Amino acid sequence: MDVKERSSDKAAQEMISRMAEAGQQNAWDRLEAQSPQCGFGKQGICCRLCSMGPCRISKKAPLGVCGADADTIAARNLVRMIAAGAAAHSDHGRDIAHTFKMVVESEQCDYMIKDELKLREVAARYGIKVEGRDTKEIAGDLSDAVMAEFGKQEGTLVSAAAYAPPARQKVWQEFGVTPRSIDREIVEIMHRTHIGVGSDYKNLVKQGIRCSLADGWGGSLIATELSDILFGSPQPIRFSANLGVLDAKQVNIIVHGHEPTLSDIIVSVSQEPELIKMAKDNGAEGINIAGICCTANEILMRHGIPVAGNFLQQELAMMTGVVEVMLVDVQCIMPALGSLSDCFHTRLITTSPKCKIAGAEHIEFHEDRAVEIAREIIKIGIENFANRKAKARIPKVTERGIAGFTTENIFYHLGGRFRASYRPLNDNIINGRIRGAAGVVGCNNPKQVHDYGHLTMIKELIRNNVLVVSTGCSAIAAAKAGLMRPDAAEKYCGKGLYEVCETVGIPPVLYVGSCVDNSRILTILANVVAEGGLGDDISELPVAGAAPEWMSEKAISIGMYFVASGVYTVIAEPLPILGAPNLTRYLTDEIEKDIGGKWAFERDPIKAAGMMIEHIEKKRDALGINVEKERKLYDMEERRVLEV
Ligand code: SF4
Ligand code: MSK
Repeated sequence: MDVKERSSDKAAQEMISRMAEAGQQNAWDRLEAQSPQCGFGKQGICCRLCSMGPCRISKKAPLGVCGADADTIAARNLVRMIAAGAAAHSDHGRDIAHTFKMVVESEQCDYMIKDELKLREVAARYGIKVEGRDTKEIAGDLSDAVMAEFGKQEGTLVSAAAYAPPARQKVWQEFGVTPRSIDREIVEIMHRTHIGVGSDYKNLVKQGIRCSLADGWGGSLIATELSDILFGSPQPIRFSANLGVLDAKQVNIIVHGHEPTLSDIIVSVSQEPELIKMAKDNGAEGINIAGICCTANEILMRHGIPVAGNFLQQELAMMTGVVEVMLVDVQCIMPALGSLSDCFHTRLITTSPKCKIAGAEHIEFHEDRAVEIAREIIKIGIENFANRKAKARIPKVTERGIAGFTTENIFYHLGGRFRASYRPLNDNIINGRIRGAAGVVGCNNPKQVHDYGHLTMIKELIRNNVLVVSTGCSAIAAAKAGLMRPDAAEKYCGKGLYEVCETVGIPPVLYVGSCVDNSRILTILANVVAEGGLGDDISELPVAGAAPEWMSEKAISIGMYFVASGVYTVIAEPLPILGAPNLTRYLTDEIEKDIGGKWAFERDPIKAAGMMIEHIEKKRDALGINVEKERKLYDMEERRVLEV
């Protein structure tokens, strides 16, 4: 086994070798054991939706027992994946909405409204009167309005109408995909894909689009906006990344998953003098909180808490032998952690009734007792410090960077004190210093060399003067590689992007948060459109999206809402549809006429970046901003009439 074929991250390589020496299995080993993987599954042409099946489509048997063909089966499978992804994001949004409601309704609780300005901004977008009203009143109305977005039976999603550019809303309306309510679109997918309901692949995709829009412009957006209100809107903040942030001398508590409700409280409670004293009394120098996956992103964006790694590093982190508690909430948590924790002193603790794992202990988290539960968990970690079995093996690898960019503060950072708007960004795109922007997001997947796809693509984009915004595990990959340091601009950027980064002091890759915070990318695009000069709709902008190492159903929902918002979106591992020729042609080509964006599949990150750049240049041509300004030589007469 060559570790370099598994990961491009030095810390990960070191721990993968150690796992092999110790005879421990990890995701890469399990992928090998699973290979070759089922060709029918890969192509999306197996169906087990009813007990007349399972059916698999082949030349010999081109129809399932009910008569469904490859396009129907693959479309049904795909939109069910979108439903699952949208459900995960939106249920996260719902949980935050419940916490927000609790804050509004209770006199005393462990959470509070930390960003009143944002509360007022979001409430105003929802059409709630803000002038002359106090915070609680406004928050009460916003809480009701947001709650209604999940399950209302009539009308359409208010947030989509409140945030998306009018031209985009018109496209959705004309195509018939305006999202109505979040839960409704998810439920309707499950209905439409039941045996004997829809079989027209285009009509199935249409509902997939509507559901994904309810995620991006609904559930995810609500999660982001309410998290900012409750936990504070991020501001640029320094942080450290990679497994080297773990500290053998301290009590290490890793928070992993997606939701900020518990982790945010863990961060503040871990600073309590009484707990720090307890840690010292137990032989540790202090309490070290670090994150993995998007729970990391949430507390990193707001508090600068170090990030230990991304998706494929969760097992590697436990392997260091210094993790007292691995505290998980929901999503992207490998069941493998359960058995791996048996080999170490690590206490794997699940906290959500939605996510229990064999081999883990469960301490249920209740928002109304947040501080009390956080204290209990930290004490478990402190007491566990003395129980370390294995020798500490922490790779000495860390990198520093700046996170905390948001739709709101990009105004300020790109515009400076006197020009706080998106104007300078638009102007720099129009004058060509910045060719365009790309959202590079998503997971890790052991089918690709860990982090290689993200880093190679991002470097190629910024070399070609494309500004990158990033979320999720992609953002963590970029951070670990030093691409979120402002001085990365000098090393990796083309001249134009370098000049802009250097002038305003930003890194060429902007860290905008967790998976649900992909909604920030949507609202950034909406702001760029509103600023003017680059067309009326997102589909006219010189932008592209990518998920070079995607693996989760959430990534499909994200990809679909980007496509349906008018963005060309390139992913590495193809969608599981290649066995369905008409559906494949539709999603990678014809859909653009209907909705403005389309999908592309390319495993080679350099080629994929090239495709994105080509698309960006095409959009620039269409906007007429690629015209080289002709140099005019003036004679004396002409000079005299020049107004300068
Ligand atoms: Fe087979 Fe049709 Fe049943 Fe799917 S729904 S398992 S294709 S009979
Ligand atoms: S954590 S969904 S592996 S980005 Fe959001 Fe990372 Fe993908 Fe999970």
